[in-house]
Amino acid sequence: MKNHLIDALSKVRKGAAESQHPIMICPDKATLSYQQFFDDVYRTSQLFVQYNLDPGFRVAVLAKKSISAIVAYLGSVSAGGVFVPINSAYTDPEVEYFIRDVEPSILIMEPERVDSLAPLAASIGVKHLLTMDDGGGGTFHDSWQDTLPGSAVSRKPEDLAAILYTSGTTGKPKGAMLSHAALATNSDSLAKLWRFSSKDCLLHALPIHHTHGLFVATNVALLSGASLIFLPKFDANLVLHHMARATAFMGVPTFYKRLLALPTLDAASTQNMRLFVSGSAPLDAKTHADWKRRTGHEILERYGMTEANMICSIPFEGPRKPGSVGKPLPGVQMRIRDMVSGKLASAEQTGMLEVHSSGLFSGYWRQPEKSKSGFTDDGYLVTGDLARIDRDGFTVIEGRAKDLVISGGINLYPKEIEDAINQVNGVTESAVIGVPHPDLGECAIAIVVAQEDADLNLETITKCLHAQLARFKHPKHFEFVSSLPRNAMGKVQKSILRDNHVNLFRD
Ligand code: MLC
Ligand code: AMP
Repeated sequence: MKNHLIDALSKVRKGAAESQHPIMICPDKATLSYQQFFDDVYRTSQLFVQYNLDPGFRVAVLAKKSISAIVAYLGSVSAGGVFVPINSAYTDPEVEYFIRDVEPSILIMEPERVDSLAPLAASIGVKHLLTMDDGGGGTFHDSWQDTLPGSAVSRKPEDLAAILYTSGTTGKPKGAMLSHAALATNSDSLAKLWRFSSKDCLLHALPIHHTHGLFVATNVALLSGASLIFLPKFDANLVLHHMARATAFMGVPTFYKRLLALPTLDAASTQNMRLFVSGSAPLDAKTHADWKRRTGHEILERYGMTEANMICSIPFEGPRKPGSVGKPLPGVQMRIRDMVSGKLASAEQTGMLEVHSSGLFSGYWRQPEKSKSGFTDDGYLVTGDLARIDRDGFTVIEGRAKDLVISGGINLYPKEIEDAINQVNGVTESAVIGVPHPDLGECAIAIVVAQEDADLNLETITKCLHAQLARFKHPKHFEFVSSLPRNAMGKVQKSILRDNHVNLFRD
């Protein structure tokens, strides 16, 4: 039986010689071989098959990073389901939105959240509520232990494998639907481009509820038969400690900045490494140069987005131009559109980046109108990123046309944060902007207009936001003003606010 994505990712299991190769090396835990890992995946798959759900059923996982979460991902896909990872940092109201929207048949969550979320699960008809604790244990893990490994359910390339939620600059978060083919072809391109093989050992410190950690890192390693050193989260000291055993590392620019702050990072501590990849946010030239000076390695930058998977990468061979995200991956067509004339831009001109590729998503879950509006008439995805192609054919991301802050590699949507702040008693209005930050690259700050008699300060606002917004979305600085600058049309001039606060976190 053919299951497009599982067939691509489990090639190694079929090769007897390699099947004893270590796949998941977790500090403090037993190492799993490919054979053992895929046995666990097929046990889970068989358990889900026994649940007798219609293919395309959703499995939502609200838990911390663990190997069990990866088993849940591949077990769901293997059983004909659709995997939906949810960041466990989200508050209950945020989680409620995702659960109502995606209507999972299986919900796997942290045990400590069962009391508050079980009634919601019951009300929307979740059929199987299982738990997964921080170490990956819980009723999910226990439930497949006695099941015999089954075979993967047949799924076609265009069938859905995952839904990843991404917020929009307006409105509520949208579930980006990703097919088996989109995920398999993109991982295959990256593995070839970055020369991955079963000799590699990827040091994995990214979260696994985003494209970067789940699809770019995990899928590429599995597809290549590489080992993974699977860390529960990014911790610079722990990463450096394990680097001697690894050959490859992927991270957001903040990871590289934090590693550079360690005095022991040098050529010797990275001598076994052959590849450092950065993405999800712009890598500044200084970090690129400092990394090369300290370690002798040049970071390879790539660019992508949840809706399109990876779009461009610096080629493995040849110059790693700082400030550029390289060339389109095989099967990706890119073009730049002039924002004023609406015509295709000429060489070196900056404009809106539009993309077409085999890695494109299949639309937003249950939002056909929003899916349509994100594309041009001839099927190119409008990325919202401003870019130019330089003389050598390398892509340079120049900025963003979307109102979005990328903080430590996580997208924050000012509109969502403003809506939450505006609900606080005593707030008239607010503007959330991104400003440069030495560690996070960029961070969100809030400029708040309070009612005259309101008793507002950082503490009172934070207290109110606590129940609504995940902590990482909270602005790192609040400023109280009497009014916001507006243009003749009455629109808040965020560019003025940004200019006024550009040095807020500069050393
Ligand atoms: C954590 N916090 C953040 C934050 N991460 N605040 C702003 N921005 C962030 N990115 C807050 C927490 O809420 C907490 O607040 C405090 O910082 C410390 O929390 P922590 O868990 O100890 O943080 P830390 O471990 O230091 O996390 C920082 C980080 C992490 C950079 C390691 O955010 C991270 O792993 N980022 C990677 C995100 C990623 O994988 N992006 C890929 C998206 S996919 P308080 O107030 O409670 O102390 C994509 C497509 C593509 O973009 O192209 O890849
Ligand atoms: P997400 O919606 O979380 O998938 O984030 C996608 C966005 O991250 C893109 O649209 C870009 O704005 C940004 N991004 C990803 N990689 C890079 C990069 N290498 N350089 C600059 N921006 C990037």
